[in-house]
Amino acid sequence: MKLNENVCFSPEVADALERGLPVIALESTIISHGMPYPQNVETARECERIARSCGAVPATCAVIGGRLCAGLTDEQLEYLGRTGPAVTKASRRDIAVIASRGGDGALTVAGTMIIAAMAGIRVFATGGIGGVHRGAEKTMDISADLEELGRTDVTVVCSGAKSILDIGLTLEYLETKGVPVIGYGTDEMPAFYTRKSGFKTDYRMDTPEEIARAVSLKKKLGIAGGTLVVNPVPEEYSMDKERIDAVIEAAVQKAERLGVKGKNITPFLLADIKDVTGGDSLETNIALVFNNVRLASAIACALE
Ligand code: PSU
Ligand code: MN
Repeated sequence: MKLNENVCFSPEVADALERGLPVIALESTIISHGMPYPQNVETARECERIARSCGAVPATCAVIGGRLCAGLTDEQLEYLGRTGPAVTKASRRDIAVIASRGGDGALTVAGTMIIAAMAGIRVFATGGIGGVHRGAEKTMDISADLEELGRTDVTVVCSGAKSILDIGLTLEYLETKGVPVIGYGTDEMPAFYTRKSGFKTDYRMDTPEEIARAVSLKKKLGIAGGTLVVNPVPEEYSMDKERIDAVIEAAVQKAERLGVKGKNITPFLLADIKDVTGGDSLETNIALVFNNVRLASAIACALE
């Protein structure tokens, strides 16, 4: 494959893409805004190790010094993690502006999908996606992640959406955008910290090969847009539903009281949940990301 000259590839990622080997994308907002330092950097490094051990080359994506990077150095990972929320959170609207100024950006799911598609990377692992926020009928706060899933050909493996969002409306929106939602080993939509949300996925598939077949055929048929694979958190790490729901409800109310808006709301809610639940939610978060990296790697290895 000929490499896109607008993307700055790490040597490992460039080599794998040129040789047609399996590659998975990883996002960077989860590092800068999703977890505290130093666990964020340790998790990012471990994700890369896990991908390699599963036969896929990891390409963590970010904008660094104005360059659209697929595959970061260890120093760049450390920089994103240590700088944390002071790095600009970058979604579709932000990429060209930040790059034109030579700046840095931690890429959201939408942002990572864009770089992945440019780079020729077809599978991407993360923790949770953005979605339709509760009360969106008034605020119109709907994550750009959903629009991106509707238009960009990347398979995103996640553990569903946190119930900081309206999960039912998020699924409706994905249906409107033509995004298949595939439950891995389940037909229940997971809610990130828990394995169930009370909503169903469109499909259930039980092997990475089955998922890869559907994704490959979608590409062959020229049906544009992403695929969402939802992989429930491993049982032993799932949290008590009532406990986490109460914490999330309190966080949503606090955000409303403080008037948090726009791109700050998701990081605010994530940080508040983390503060209130301490290490438990972080441990769950890390475990589910690792699990998603394993599944994404297996799908990448099975793609035609
Ligand atoms: N949800 C999570 N963890 C995250 C995010 C969302 O459970 O880290 C991050 C992802 O990078 C996602 C972004 O793409 O937040 C969505 O932000 P917004 O809602 O502003 O679109
Ligand atoms: Mn938003």
